[in-house]
Amino acid sequence: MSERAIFDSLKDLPLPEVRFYPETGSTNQDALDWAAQGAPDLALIVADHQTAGRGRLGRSWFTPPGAALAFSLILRPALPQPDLLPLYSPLGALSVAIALEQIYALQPLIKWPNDVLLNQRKVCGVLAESLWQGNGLQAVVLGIGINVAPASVPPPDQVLFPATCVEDAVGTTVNRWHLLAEVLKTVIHWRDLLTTPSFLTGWQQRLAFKGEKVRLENPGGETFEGILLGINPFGHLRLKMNDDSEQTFTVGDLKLRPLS
Ligand code: BT5
Repeated sequence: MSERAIFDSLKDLPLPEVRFYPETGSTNQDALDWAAQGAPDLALIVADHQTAGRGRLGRSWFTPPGAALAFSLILRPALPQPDLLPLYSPLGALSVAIALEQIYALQPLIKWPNDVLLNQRKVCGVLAESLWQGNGLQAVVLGIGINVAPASVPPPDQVLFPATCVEDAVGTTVNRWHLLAEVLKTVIHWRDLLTTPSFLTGWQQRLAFKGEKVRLENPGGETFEGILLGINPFGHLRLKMNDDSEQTFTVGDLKLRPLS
């Protein structure tokens, strides 16, 4: 792997600073630390290997060397609006889905709120974390992990949901840095459109399990079952419950599973 290849593939993007680490704990942690030290908007950290990659709720994210994309982009919203925070992981998921469509003509779906699926298996996870100073939102760190080569796919007994990689779907080797550049280009395009109908439409069109029966589980173990109807203008998930009523669920720590 050549570091030069990464910088070459990113040269046409408006990124003020890029840091590449052959190995690190978590690019999200690195980016939060860097943001606290004043990193500019669109500063980027990319790692080849993460030894403490993290997911939501203290879960871990597997990133072995040479096989995956793991990166964190620092965003400093011009008008920091805390109520938009729940839309940042969907921004990451939508951008990855669009990039996979554009480059490889794949048909990814978004498992609400933050996973990208290929052939019903998880290929990408997104973790957005924020940096605060008092009540002021300083930065959002958008962390994205994509399984590219088969070695990046964790063993089945280590995942909560079946996993896959981009190369298995494409059927040939994939240039990680080309994919990275396309995802970043797409994030940069959509980041200012979070409140527009086209963002919600783009997300909704790619929503996995639409019309299917699903189960949502919160961290306390409480479950809700219903038919997945879609998302509302706030990005909340809409379910039709057994008694035909409609309930909405906010983007949070819910686990979503298909029941079929
Ligand atoms: C996520 O959490 O899916 C968010 C993952 C974000 C990872 C990126 S990599 C760059 C940046 N730096 C970080 O430290 N993190 C971000 P969650 O929805 O909680 O899913 C975590 C669960 O996914 C784990 O408990 C496993 O079951 C499963 N998992 C772990 N590694 C995986 C992988 N490589 N592929 C598919 N599933 C995986």
